[in-house]
Amino acid sequence: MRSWEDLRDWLKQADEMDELKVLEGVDLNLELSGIAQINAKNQGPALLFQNLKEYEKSGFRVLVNSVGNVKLFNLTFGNNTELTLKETIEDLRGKPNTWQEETKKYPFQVVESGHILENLETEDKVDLLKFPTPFWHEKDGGRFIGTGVAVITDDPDTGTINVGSYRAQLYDRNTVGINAERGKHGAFHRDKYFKENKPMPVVMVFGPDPLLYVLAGSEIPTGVSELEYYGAIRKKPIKVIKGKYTGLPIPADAEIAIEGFVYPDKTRLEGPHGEWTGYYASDAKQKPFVEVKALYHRNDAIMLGTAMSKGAYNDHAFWRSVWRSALVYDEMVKNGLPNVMGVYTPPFGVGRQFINVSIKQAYPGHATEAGYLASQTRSAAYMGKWVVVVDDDINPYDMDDVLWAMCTRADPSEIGIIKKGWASGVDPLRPKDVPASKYTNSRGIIFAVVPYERMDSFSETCMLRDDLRKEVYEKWEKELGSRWSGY
Ligand SMILES: Cc1cc2nc3c(=O)[nH]c(=O)nc-3n(C[C@H](O)[C@H](O)[C@H](O)COP(=O)(O)O)c2cc1C
Ligand SMILES: [Mn+2]
Repeated sequence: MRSWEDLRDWLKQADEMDELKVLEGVDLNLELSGIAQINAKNQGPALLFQNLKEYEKSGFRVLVNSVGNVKLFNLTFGNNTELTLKETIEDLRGKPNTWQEETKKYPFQVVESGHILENLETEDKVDLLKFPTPFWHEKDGGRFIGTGVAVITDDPDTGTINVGSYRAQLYDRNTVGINAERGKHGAFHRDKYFKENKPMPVVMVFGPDPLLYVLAGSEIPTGVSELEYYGAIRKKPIKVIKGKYTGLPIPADAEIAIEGFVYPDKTRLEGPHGEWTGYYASDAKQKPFVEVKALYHRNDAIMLGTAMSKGAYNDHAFWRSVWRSALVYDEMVKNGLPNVMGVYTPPFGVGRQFINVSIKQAYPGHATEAGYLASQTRSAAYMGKWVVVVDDDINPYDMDDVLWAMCTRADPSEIGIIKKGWASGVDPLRPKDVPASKYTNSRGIIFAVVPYERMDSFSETCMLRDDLRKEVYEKWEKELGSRWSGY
């Protein structure tokens, strides 16, 4: 069990766990992003880039792959860092409910000092161009300073403080983009301000700690403040300073933050930026942007970055996969579905587009119920695609096992189809003449289970029993184990 104070302390502990690598002299133009993508696919260590090419003297640094494997995930959430993937998902089950219930116990705490105040630039002095900001993909419309970003806004009606991760393009020394899509809390806030013809105050944290970044990027329910949720996970309130211009909370020990305003009558061309589906499916568009009034940063500040890419190459695919597996698992159990043995949303589907559900079938129709339910849980409804239901002898965390079940137990003519599901404009299958605001997509539910009515008579498997395989493995591990990854 480890606990940490701020990003610097988190880095120290990641280093002690041998889960941090420092790289020097890397080019911000595609090279940094390329390293991040390959490292994500390999569930490698966190990578801290310093002395970036052409920014050697600045002292500023960039951190990527911060939550890219199971050890880093557990460090970030303050869990036991020795847990396996399966244990981690099982250990998480039930906790999100408790955290949500406990949010009110942890209102943020306003303080007068904090590392974020080590450097402050206001108005004409604001200079965002001094930071090493990566160029992430060949066809991006510019450099993006906000990728592992936490965007803080308030609901003008209720005062609820929201934290969301919405990408931010760097335009010049004091303007950045803000890309909160339809349905996101930051977009609701913006619409409310704009309806009154008022500018929206905003804080953007370009160097949050990994936990704040994960929560910013997660669909925490409407009306629940991610700042309080953060407090509930850490069992202590988050310390913030009050922004000079906006009055919004700014995490006191963050690395880099700005505050400013988004105006109803001003837009700039935003994007494109490589998307998490692995495509550029939404074009550059005119969008509102932030005029920065103040820039706060620590000495030798660290920007938190994530490289969008395809599937498991996405920097955020791993943590999203673990987190959503636990959320869907919880929702299914809470709904009363019996005998759920495991849920896993693998990184290749970025924790959204592929869901494995393992059940111990107990009645006819059980598998049908499980598959349709998983697909339409609140946590998985957005941009889902495939659900595979497997029996309890199949390991849902092992795709070889799941695909074998599909090959031998699923009847393709029995795939369940759900039409008009909740989709996004970034779906590469969206026809260009259908606007994102009207687009929906479908779901396929694959029943890779022994048909219930044939459970008594279905052919037996010839696979060597688990206990025998284990015995053989252990006997021969010395000889062959270095070439084996399991049994
Ligand atoms: C690295 C990363 C980048 C993201 N970029 C965007 C984005 O540009 N626009 C967007 O609307 N959502 C984006 N998301 C998804 C949102 O952060 C996510 O839906 C989150 O729930 C939004 O917060 P909210 O629910 O408080 O609105 C991103 C998520 C991650 C992890
Ligand atoms: Mn929210």
